[in-house]
Amino acid sequence: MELKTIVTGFTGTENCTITPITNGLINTTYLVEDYDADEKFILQKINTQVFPFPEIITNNHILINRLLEDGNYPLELVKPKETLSGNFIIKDENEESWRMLSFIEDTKTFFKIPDIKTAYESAKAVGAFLNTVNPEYLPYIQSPIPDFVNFEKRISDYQISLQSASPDLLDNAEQEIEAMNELLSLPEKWIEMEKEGILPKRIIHGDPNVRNILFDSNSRPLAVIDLDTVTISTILYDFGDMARSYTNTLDEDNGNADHNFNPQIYRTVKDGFLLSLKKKLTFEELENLDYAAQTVIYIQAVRFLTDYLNGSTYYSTKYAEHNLDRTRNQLQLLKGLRKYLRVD
Ligand code: GN1
Repeated sequence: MELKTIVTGFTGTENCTITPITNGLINTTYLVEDYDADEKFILQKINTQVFPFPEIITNNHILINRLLEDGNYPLELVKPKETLSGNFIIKDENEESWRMLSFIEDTKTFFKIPDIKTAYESAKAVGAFLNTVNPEYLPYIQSPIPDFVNFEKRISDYQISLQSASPDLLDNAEQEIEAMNELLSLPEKWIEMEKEGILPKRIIHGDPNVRNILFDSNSRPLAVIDLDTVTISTILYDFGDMARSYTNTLDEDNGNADHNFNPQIYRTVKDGFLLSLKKKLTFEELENLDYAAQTVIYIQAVRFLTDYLNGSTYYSTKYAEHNLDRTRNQLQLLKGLRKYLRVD
C-alpha cells in the first residue's frame, strides 16, 4: 500500500505531503501535512516485532489521555486519530500496522538535555504526568511488551546471547562483556524487591527519555509523548530511565567519551521528579532512587549489548558496531554515576 493510501484511510484526502522524521529507535515516523483540512498529523508504522499487539498501545493511550484530561495535568496531549471506518489502526497488505496521531505545532525535541533548567522542567513534567495517571486505583492497562521491565529476563537474555553469539562478535565485545559481568549482581536487589512485592505497582511511562518530550520555542516542556510503553510496574523504572537519559552529556551512541555523567543534572532531575510525587511515594521507593538510576542504566547497557551479540535486530542501527558504541556509552555513564554516589 502506498503511504498516501494509508493517509487517506485516516483523513479521506490524498492532498498532502508526507515527510520522514527520525527520532526513536523503534517505530518509523512521518509528518503528514493535510492541505484539505489545513492540519498536520504524525503517521507511524508500528514495529510489530517489538509491539506485537498494536491495539493494546492504542487502548492504553486512550485510557491514559482520559486520566490526564480528568486530572489537573498542565501539559498538552497527543491524541490517536480514528480511521474513516472508526478504528485506530490500519493494517496494510504486508500486515504492517499504521496509526495516526495529532500533531502539536511549533515544538522542538532534544537528543540530549541542553542545560540544568531544561533538565528540571523536563523531570517536573514527567513527575506531573506520573502523578496524574496514578490516582488511588489502577485502571485496566495491558502490558504492550511482555517482560519489558523484567530484569531477571533481561539478564537471562544476555546470558543466552553470550552462548549463541558468533566468535567475531564475542571478540569485538570482549571488554564490554567483562565490564558487564563485573556488575552482574547489581540488578539482584531489584529482582528481589519486585518478587517480594516491596515496590508498589503503578502506571509508568516506560520510556521517559529526553526524546519523548516536546518543548516550546523557549525550551519549556509542552507534552510528554510516546505512550507506547505505558505499563504497570515500579515507578523506579521511570526515575531510573529519566536519570539515565538526562544526565548523559553525550549522544547515546557516542562510545568514545572519558566521562559523560553530569552530577548537577542528576540532583536536578531528582528534585523535578519529586516535586509532585514526593508525597505519593513510599519510603522504599524514595530510598531506592539512587539504586534505581544505576540499575536502569546497567539494564540499558545489557539490552544494547545483548542486541549487538544477537546481530542487532532490535534497535535500529546505522553501522555494525552501533550497539557496541551505545553499550560503551551506558557503561561510562554508569561509572560516572557510581563514582558520584561513591559506590565504586
Ligand atoms: C527505545 O522508542 P525509543 O527510541 O524512544 C526503547 C527504550 C530504550 C531506548 C534507548 C520499546 O526507545 O526502551 O530505553 O530506545 N524502546 C523500546 O534509547 O524498546
